[in-house]
Amino acid sequence: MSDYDTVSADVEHEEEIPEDHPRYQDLLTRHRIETGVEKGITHLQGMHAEGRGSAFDYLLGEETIPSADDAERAAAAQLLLADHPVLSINGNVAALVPGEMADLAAVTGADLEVNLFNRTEERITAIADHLREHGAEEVKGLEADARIPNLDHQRAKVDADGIYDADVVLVPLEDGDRAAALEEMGKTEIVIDLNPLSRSPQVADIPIVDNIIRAVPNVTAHARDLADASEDDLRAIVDAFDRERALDRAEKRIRSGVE
Ligand code: PTJ
Repeated sequence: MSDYDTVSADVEHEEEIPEDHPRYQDLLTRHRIETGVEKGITHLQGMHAEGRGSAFDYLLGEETIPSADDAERAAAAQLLLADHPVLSINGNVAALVPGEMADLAAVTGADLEVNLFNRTEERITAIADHLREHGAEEVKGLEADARIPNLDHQRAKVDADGIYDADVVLVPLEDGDRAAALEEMGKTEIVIDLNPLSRSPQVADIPIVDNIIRAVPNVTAHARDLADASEDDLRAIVDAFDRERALDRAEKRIRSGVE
């Protein structure tokens, strides 16, 4: 039996997962999702969602492919150009990258808003508290005093001074119809999803096909790098980004192993 076989599913703290384990990132991800479920942050369905994502990540080689890095730079430029950017948070996002989302919000001047498919007041409050514990200053989504038109489920509930008012929205980890409804409202959308065929990246202005654990810190790094760029330079980065090419490259990598 190798040392790696002894890494059991019931580690209490993520520090117990050896960083040199060949599947370190996947084990870390599973651990964070399980902890999220235990804390009432992540819905049980979030485990299925993670399983879907991890299968695609395996086929992508569990790395940020070059076209995803391009998308992450374009996303950073788009967030810096925005008048009112909002980062949408669900139960999986909160469990996986709470501090990283707070950092991205701080660097780009974005709002954080909790938006849930399986919405309960208990989960909204638990997620908002969790984000604050990880450095978030203000968390929206608790008011839910506006509705996304033409959307017949809980994800339609948004804050009037949050997602409803935003010009740019980051929509991570949801294979759903909200992205299309937000597009109908005229919003610019950045989507993070490991499945390029999922509904949300298919309609996104900037689809990022990458694991959120790698994607968010990389968008933040690009935003720091672009902090002093002119509006023209930021606009040029966004305009040069080709969404169809990014989706094609990711699908090709998944199907054939080469980009
Ligand atoms: O917290 P709630 O109530 O809002 O519910 C959130 C979940 C995630 C349960 C809900 O949105 C859901 O069921 O999502 P889906 O329809 O399974 O879609 C999740 C998408 O995220 C899939 O397309 C996965 O490929 C993708 N995904 C999962 N994990 C990751 C990911 N993409 C990037 N990074 C990941 N770690």
